[in-house]
Amino acid sequence: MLIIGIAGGTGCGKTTVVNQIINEIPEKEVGVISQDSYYNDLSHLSYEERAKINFDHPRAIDFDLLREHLGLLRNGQPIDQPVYSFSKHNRTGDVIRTHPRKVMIVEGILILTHPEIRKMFDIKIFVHADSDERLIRRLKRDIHERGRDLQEVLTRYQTTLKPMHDQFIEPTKEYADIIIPNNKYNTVAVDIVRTIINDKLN
Ligand code: UZR
Ligand code: MG
Repeated sequence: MLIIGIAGGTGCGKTTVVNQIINEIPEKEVGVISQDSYYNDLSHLSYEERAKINFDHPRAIDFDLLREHLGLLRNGQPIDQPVYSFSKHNRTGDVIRTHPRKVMIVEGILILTHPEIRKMFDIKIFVHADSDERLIRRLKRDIHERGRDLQEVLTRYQTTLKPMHDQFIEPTKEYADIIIPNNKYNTVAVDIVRTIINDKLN
């Protein structure tokens, strides 16, 4: 099994890069796990309390569960990934059964911050986009897909997203084996990753 970790700040285009990497791999060979599924269970808190949580800090993530799950997959066993709701800021209670695949991709802003999780990745990738690009994408997504307003997103960006990015996310670039620049010239970097995967599959 090849486990690939893909990190990068909010709005850097992780999802796009993941899709570019996997789009020609047969579905039965590859699985994707999102850090979003591993936010801590916050069922003991009210909605108002949950909304105040700093979701861009490493302690918001249940890394113990993620580590356990990656270990199970490595051993060839399936896992039950929790399903997360951004509107409720909590796990929904549902799970998705995820089976081990030859290539497992784990993506999320904070996944390279945890030393033991880092060790579980065969390849560590950091997707880079300039912070103005990331803010623009984040604004569009939060307004169109998550029902937030302009003022709310900008305030959160300045008070939380940016400081957490600078403190926790950007420094993990140092651990990356490959840095993918997320602009239209990233095809070479994506091709390199695809070549490594194809080697493993053949
Ligand atoms: P990406 N996030 C939420 O908006 N609500 C939640 O309940 C949990 C997480 C956001 C989180 C982070 N920050 O910036 C983003 N906030 O999801 C990471 N607020 O996701 O990498 O797709 O941008
Ligand atoms: Mg995402």
